[in-house]
Amino acid sequence: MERSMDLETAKRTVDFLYEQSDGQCVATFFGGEPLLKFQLMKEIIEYSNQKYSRSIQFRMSTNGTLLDRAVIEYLKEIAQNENLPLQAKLGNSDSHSLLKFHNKGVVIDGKSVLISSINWSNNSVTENREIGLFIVNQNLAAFFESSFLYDWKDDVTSPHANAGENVTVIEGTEVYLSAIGSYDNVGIIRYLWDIDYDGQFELQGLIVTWQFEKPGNYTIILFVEDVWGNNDTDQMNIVVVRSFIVSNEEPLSPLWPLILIFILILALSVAVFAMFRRKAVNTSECF
Ligand SMILES: [Ca+2]
Ligand SMILES: [Ca+2]
Repeated sequence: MERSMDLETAKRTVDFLYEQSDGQCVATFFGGEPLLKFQLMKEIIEYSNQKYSRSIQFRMSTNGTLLDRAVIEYLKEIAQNENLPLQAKLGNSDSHSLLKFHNKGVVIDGKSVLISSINWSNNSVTENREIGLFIVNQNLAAFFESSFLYDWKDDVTSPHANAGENVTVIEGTEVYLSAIGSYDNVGIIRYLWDIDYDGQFELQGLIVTWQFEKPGNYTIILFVEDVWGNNDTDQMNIVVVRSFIVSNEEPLSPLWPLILIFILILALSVAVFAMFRRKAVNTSECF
């Protein structure tokens, strides 16, 4: 037979608690598992906040088994309504290839860290002899902070960058650079291109264009990133060769008039030589 406190009994308990206090008190929900009665908890908290103007603080110790989206949304709603710097989310154990998260540490301001086996209840330390180690060390705290931030991500799979095949082009030609071969398990949100291999990105976009004015070998770097900051890079090479085609619109070389004069003089000389030679042959035939 299930035995459960009803709402009216819970309200009378809160009233009694407040009457016994000096106007400020703390109520803790703990196990069994409080989230088995999540709706009742919410109604008690709402009743208390309205009647006693938030003079009663509430805490909860949970094993996390029943932490579901409804609980998370409730915590986020409190954070939003109370303007609290609080974030709550369900860890994505699938993307991390984990069965469950079982974190029991605390990182404070990126400078210190509590590493412990302590379940968050009053009994843990006083009765169960659970212990923890509190370390003040920025490097160690940074390690645990990065581990936490990794777990905080919904997606830890990096995208795959593909900058395309190497190409050879003529100087001055507009080149299309395409990252269309890149992909990610969720989606890429940023495509950046470093055209001159200096670590700075000149272009942004899935498909971009660039005009190489000087012959040479160019290494192009493509950087892609998904919404969780996972990223990848790829590179391709572009060989730019000199153009030997003279456009009609380009002015002729200043040497061209001299070359034409030279050709005319040469042709004239050949003609004069041929004429004198024919005259000499005709004269010899008369004798
Ligand atoms: Ca991803
Ligand atoms: Ca650059």
